[in-house]
Amino acid sequence: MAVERTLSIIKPDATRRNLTGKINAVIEEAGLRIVAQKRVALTRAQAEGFYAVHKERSFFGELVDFMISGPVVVQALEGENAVATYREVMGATNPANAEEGTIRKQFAESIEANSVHGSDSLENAAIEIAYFFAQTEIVG
Ligand code: RTP
Ligand code: MG
Repeated sequence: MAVERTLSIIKPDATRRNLTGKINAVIEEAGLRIVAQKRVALTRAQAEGFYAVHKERSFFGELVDFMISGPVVVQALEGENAVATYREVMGATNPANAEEGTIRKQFAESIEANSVHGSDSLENAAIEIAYFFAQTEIVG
């Protein structure tokens, strides 16, 4: 296994319910280190750019509206196998299918308002981290 970095976003449904600290505790208990973090209000253009891979999907417009409906917390996480580890910690996209103990099982409201984003590959993690953070903002 290798030390990796992945991008996490705590989504508006979770920031609205003041769950940032509880979600960060799950992240840290899983052995991942938060090496960069900022709370931001995404612009529509930023959200559309971030989710450009989904632009042909039926839910794209709703997803962008949701992601700009409140503040998000963007984070870079570091640890052994961080991309796959964080996907496990998040749980399935639809919280109804998420395992016990996962962030989405504990906190998500619906398939869309599912509390967190995590990069789905090491290649995308590097692209997504660079989308939000300058190298100087990441302190390992
Ligand atoms: P994420 O990218 O946010 O980490 O989530 P994911 O990989 O588990 O899911 P993905 O297929 O990449 O979908 C991105 C986000 O779009 C919303 N979604 N809505 N209404 C729907 O059927 C639907 N399906 C997906 C969710 O917020 C999902 O996390
Ligand atoms: Mg995804």
